[in-house]
Amino acid sequence: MSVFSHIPTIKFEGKGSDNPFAFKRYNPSEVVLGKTMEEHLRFAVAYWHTYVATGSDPFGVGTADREWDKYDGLDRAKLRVEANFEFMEKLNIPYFCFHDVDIAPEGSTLAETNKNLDVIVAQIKDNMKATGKKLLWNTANMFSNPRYVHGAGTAVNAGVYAYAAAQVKKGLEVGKELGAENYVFWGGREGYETLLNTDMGFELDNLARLYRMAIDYANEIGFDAQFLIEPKPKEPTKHQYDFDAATTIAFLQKYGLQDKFKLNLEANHATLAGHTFEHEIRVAAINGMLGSLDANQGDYLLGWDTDEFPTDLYATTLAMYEVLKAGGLGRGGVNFDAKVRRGSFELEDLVYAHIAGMDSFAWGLKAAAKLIEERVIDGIIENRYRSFKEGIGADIVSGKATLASLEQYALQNSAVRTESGRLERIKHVLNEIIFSV
Ligand code: XLS
Ligand code: NI
Ligand code: NI
Repeated sequence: MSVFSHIPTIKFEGKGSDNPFAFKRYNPSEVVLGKTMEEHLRFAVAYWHTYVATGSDPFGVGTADREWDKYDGLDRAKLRVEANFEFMEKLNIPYFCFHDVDIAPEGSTLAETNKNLDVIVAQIKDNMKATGKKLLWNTANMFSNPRYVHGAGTAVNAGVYAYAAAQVKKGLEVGKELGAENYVFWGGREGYETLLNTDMGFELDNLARLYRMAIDYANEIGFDAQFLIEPKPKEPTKHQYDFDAATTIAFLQKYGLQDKFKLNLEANHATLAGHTFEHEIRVAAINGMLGSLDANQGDYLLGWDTDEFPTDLYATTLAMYEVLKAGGLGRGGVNFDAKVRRGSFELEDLVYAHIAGMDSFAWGLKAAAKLIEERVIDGIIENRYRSFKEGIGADIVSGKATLASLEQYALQNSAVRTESGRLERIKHVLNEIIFSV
């Protein structure tokens, strides 16, 4: 059954086009800094927001008008698979991502759940073969089911921990079966509400144990995906353990896992942590841990993960600048972990939302490339730190300087001349670049 038959195939028509079903900026074959846009951006559809979300909120039921919701159980799951591949074809999106529970209904036992997964995974595999579409990453949802009320890998109950481990095991098998490029861990309920009933150190030790078991099992079955951890500071728990990139990297280093993982960074998680998206990408990049991106945006007036489609060109430009400077996303991609608003309930809105997100990232990519080609930021940075290139500065960098030699220098040169950071001028240049591409 076709779900998107009334939607035309979305093609690049360029800036002047007023066709709402066309890309204005995303031209997959256009070469930017030596690679095509398609190779740079590696867009992915998020199964949960696109095919599972209904638009419900704490104050009301779902509003979304979706063909598959006329069915339930495995029938609904099967129609979602067909819809996914049709949608990816229509939008020319090469990748998709899912949680285990997004693709197949949970049964009343673990064995039944795994059987349902097997049915749907086989259907997905056939569709992947027929269309050439690929799995950017999969993950296990270890936060929705009530059993995970007190955590999964940080559960207070060993039986719950075992169930989570079983879910990860199956997730790795599914990832291998579908050739996933990455496997994600997002610590949905890995966190706590209060220390009055929580052994934080023990919970973190257990989480590291689960990660070690996952690495061992992936090796055992020959699943060579890149493992990713997705930081988030709060929601659903008050204190999420993987607060931000820096916290997650410190965790990985403490347990000696830093070579086994990279990070999946989400824009709205960055803002919830009080950071910008580009900050999180930079922290990962300078530690060699940039893995993949969950593309969305928050609302500065709201304090939760609103998961809006990314349309802020400043944010996409600065994010893509970081990605380009870091040498690209490698096996990662740009996954739209974003949902249409409750008021955007028609099927077309899913299409418009992805077009908006893809065009915004393509625009950001082009602006970032121009910033690099014209050495706008590189020039500023080089000039700002130039005193470390020679004399006493070069001695500091090479390790030759000591507190005594620096004191000697300072005693003789106590009138240091500092310079303006020129922030307003730089922002003006940035505006000009973004709107010129
Ligand atoms: C939730 C997370 C989640 C992960 C995958 O805030 O972004 O969707 O990306 O579990
Ligand atoms: Ni996410
Ligand atoms: Ni999120």
